[in-house]
Amino acid sequence: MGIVSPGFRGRRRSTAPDLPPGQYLTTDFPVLSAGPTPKVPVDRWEFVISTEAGAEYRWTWDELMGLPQETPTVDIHCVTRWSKLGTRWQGVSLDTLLAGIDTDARYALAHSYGGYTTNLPLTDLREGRAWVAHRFDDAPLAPEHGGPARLLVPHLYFWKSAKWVRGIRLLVDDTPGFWETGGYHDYGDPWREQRYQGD
Ligand SMILES: Nc1nc2c(c(=O)[nH]1)N[C@H]1C(S)=C(S)[C@@H](COP(=O)(O)O)O[C@H]1N2
Ligand SMILES: [Mo]
Repeated sequence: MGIVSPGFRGRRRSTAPDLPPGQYLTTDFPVLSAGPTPKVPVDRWEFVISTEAGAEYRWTWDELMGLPQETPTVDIHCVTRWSKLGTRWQGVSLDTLLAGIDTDARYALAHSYGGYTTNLPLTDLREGRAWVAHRFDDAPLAPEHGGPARLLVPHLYFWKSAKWVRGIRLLVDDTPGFWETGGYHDYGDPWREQRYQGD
C-alpha cells in the first residue's frame, strides 16, 4: 500500500484509439485553403438552404446568432494526415436549421463564399453531427479558418467542413464537389480511410 508503481502512468489508456488509421496528432492548427480567403462582413453575410423543390430558407448573421447555440468539442481529421483532438467550437446545429424544412432530398451540396463546394449525404448533417460554426476556442472564428462561419462535420475528413459556408443545396442526386471531382472520396470516412475514389 502507498507504493506508486513507476509504470502506472505508462499503462493508462493512451489517446491512440482516438486516431484514425494513417493519421498523426498535431497540436497547432494548420490552414488548408484551395484559394484566397474571401472577405465576408457579417452585415452582408447570409446562409441559404435551398430544397429540391426550389424553396429557399435564409438566415442573416443576427438571425443565426439568435438561434440556440451549441458548443461541440470534437476531433478533426484532415486527409493530408493531421488530426487534432478535442477542438472547441460554437455554432448552430444543422438539426436546428433543417427543422421544419420539407424535403425528400437524400444529398447535400455545401457551397462557400469564394466558390468551394463539397457534397455529403443529407443524413450526415443530421442527428447532432454537423454545425454552422462561428467560434473556435472561445473567440470568433478566424478568417483563414473559415470565419465568419464554416460548416463543421467532424465525423468526415475535414475537407467536408466547408469554410466561409454560404449555403447548402438539398439534392435528389449526389453531385460531387470541388475535391470529390478532383479524385477524393465521395464520402470520406476517416475511420475507413476513405481518402480517394476507390478506397
Ligand atoms: N471554402 C473552403 N473550405 C475548405 C477548404 C477550402 O479550400 N475552401 N479546404 C478544406 C480542407 S482540405 C480542409 S483540411 C479544411 C481545413 O480547414 P482549416 O484551414 O481551418 O484547417 O477546410 C476545408 N474546407
Ligand atoms: Mo484537407
